Amino acid sequence: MFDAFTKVVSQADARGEMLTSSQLDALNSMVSESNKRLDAVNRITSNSSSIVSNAARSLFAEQPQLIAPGGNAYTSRRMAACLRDMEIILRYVTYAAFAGDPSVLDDRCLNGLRETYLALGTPGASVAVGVEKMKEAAIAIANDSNNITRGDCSSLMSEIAGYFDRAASAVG
Ligand code: PEB
Repeated sequence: MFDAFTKVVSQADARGEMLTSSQLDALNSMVSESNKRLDAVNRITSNSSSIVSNAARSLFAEQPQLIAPGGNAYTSRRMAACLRDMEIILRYVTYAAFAGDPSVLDDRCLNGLRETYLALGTPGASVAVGVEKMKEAAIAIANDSNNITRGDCSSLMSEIAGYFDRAASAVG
């Protein structure tokens, strides 16, 4: 599991090279912009249950076969498993956003998930739709300029959106 710093160190060490000035500049700007990152992670984290439940509600409205008898989220046991899966994925996305690196998401959540869903008969494409819905809600909450110091968060938002896309394409 890497963060943005240990990733750079590990890559430099693999080549036996000193850190480059452009790497130092990039990490320096990450530090100087770090309040944006912590605010975004904090906002997503503290709204995680509504992000999950609204995304699930919207997924089931679009794909009602999932909750109809015989569907993949039919019975409270499967519904609970589904909500839990979405929460797990959102949790790892927030870790990646905090670390500034997707390896924790890849290694601890996405690795083998497609195969798990195939084995379970859970439709990965539907999970991917749910993840994209969480992305829209999370970005709207993190990028809301009300009640916060205003600044340009566009690159941070596209980085975070990329973690959701990574999760969606790992299962979809
Ligand atoms: C992944 N999900 C399920 C299982 C596992 C995961 C390992 C099987 C064991 C269990 O039921 O608990 N676990 C989960 C995960 C990690 C992990 C992400 C990462 C670290 O350890 N059903 C739907 C929707 C979708 C869904 C499309 C969006 O109709 C999910 C939610 N996952 C779902 C369902 C099950 C499941 C299990 C319904 C239960 C499947 C079943 O038993 O039939």
